[in-house]
Amino acid sequence: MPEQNRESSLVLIKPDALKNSLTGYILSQFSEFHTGLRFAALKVVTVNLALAEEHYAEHKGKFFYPSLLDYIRGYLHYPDEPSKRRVIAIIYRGPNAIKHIREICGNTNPHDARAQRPGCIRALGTIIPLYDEKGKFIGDRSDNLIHASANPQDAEREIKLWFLPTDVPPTVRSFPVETSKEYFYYKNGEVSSEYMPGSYCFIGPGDIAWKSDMKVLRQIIKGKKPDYSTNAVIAKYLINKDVEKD
Ligand code: 3AN
Repeated sequence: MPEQNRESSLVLIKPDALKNSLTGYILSQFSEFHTGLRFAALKVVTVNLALAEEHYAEHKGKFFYPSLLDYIRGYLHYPDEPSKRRVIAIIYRGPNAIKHIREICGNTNPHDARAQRPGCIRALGTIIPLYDEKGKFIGDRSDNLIHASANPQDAEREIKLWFLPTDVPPTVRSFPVETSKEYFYYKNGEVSSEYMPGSYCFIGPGDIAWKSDMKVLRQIIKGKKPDYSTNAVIAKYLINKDVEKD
């Protein structure tokens, strides 16, 4: 099958979409009948801080970054209902998956989405003004209901960030995997090949991991500069594990 036909894209149905009961509508917009794309994986995620920071790493330092973290983590739409703070993460796979999905989503800014492409998903989103501690207007936040990978490099990074290889059936995995012969432990932001009291073994012999994650873990253990951060590897292993108290 040509590479383009096996293209994968990450879609996140964000907390504002869940709050507005738009999940069914969004799934129907992306259905195989309409798009020719298929599910490769799907899970319900309570977004931990490491995952939120890593997902939006490119926006770190921008005025809207702190509210972006609170938004994807569900704190803005469910301030008093922790059990409702969820995102639905989906991998779609098929011909031109990335471009096709982006077109159905529409522009990042819901007002522009409405003007440019009435009927697209983000046309149903909204703009929220943001203020600093002194009450001064600092800009707008886009509550745009849905995330979709922008290009093949982002899709690969994002899919490996949100999904374990074993979340994805082997026949529809787009990226190479490796069976570990080693143990890797995690505690307080640090990775080790040795057990430390209170550490968590996230990969053991026989476990299947993304090949690029295994390379990064070995780089970290050997004290070399890793291809990407510890958080980018570990965040998916913490998904739905780090129970936050109500
Ligand atoms: P997209 O989600 O369309 O790929 P990104 O990745 O550039 O857009 O932005 C991620 C998120 O950051 C957006 N979904 C939006 O909520 C927020 N965002 C991006 N740019 C701005 C901006 N200029 N002002 C406010 N929020 C923004």
